[in-house]
Amino acid sequence: MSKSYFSRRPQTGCGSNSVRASSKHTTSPLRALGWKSFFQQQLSLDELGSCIPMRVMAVHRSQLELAGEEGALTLSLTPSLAAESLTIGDWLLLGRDDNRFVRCLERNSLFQRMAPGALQRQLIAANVDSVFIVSSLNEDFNLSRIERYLALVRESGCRPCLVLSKADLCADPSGYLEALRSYKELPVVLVNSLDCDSVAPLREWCLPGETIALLGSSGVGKSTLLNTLSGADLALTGTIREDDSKGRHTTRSRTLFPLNCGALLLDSPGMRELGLVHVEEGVAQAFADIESLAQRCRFSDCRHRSEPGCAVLASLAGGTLDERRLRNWEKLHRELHINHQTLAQKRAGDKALSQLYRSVQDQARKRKYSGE
Ligand SMILES: Nc1nc2c(ncn2[C@@H]2O[C@H](COP(=O)(O)OP(=O)(O)OP(=O)(O)O)[C@@H](O)[C@H]2O)c(=O)[nH]1
Ligand SMILES: [Mg+2]
Ligand SMILES: [Zn+2]
Repeated sequence: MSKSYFSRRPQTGCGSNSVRASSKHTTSPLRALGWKSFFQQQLSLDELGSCIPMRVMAVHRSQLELAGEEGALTLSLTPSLAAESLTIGDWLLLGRDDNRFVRCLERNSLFQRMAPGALQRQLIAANVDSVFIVSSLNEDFNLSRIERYLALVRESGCRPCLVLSKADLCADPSGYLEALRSYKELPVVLVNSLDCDSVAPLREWCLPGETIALLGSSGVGKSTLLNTLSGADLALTGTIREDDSKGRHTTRSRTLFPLNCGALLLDSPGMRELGLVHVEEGVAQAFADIESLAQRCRFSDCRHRSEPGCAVLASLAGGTLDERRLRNWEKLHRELHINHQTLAQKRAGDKALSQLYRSVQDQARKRKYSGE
């Protein structure tokens, strides 16, 4: 095991807040990695003696980078330790003497999506406390995409903060802020991610032991924000295309970076697609206004199309409900339904296939023993 995960990435600290926070911050190495009593309580007496907890700090194609009290470690992925079942932020128990994988601890939050182009879900991150949903104040700004991220974050029980980046390049952000006026429960922070003082309000979230995920499209400045908050060049940053403000997918893998202030920041590649799955409650929370209107419709199975006594349509006609928002709510519900069915069919197909394999193997075995 190498000496320390932290020693690999020197940071100078950035701004007075960070310096103050780091001098106060004298927490144990495990707590600094996000260890909480929720995880401690899951260890049996036996495991307390025979196992060590380590956190997944990065996931690569064939191995995991882990960090724990004693330092860092890379673990090769095997069928029993597959990348589909583990994700960044997970806490693993390893054998104290042989570093053998014992089990993954129960997660206190999990992000997942439909894997693009595949009939399966893909884990994005686990054990995250807060999320900075980053959107830049240019062509990237898209309310429907922000609502999609919000549904994901609300489902997990994490705290969202909408970070509107590139404020320095936007002459008048009032139109964007006006569009967000109805999102009353959502903290919104405008930043120039290149500037230490400008990102200072975000330090409120960056508390010791807290894990904060940076989510948003490519080129919005997630890695830039990470670098400025840490005061070091921890992650590569890239340019964006002039014509449509889109990024070039500079960040290639998800990595958890411990900062001097004690928080851990999860940088991830911009996602081209965020297909939602298992976030019914998250959608209900992200669209609480529409869901509560729908409960006031005359018919309990109202589809909000042309039914009499429809409270949703009345609100639309009265101008208090935005049509785009309503269409996005419907779209996300449809998507959840389709993805749910797709996964159920895939599960049924997999089960039938494994039954077929078993029966073919049984027949082969019988033939072998009967000497056919
Ligand atoms: N002026 C200005 N430029 C910014 C800001 N944030 C990011 N940039 C620039 O935007 C470009 C993209 O930034 P990145 O941090 O690489 O974006 P990213 O979100 O990490 O992109 P991916 O890794 O591709 O997902 C870089 O050239 C940054 O310097 C900002 O607030 N203001
Ligand atoms: Mg990046
Ligand atoms: Zn209705």
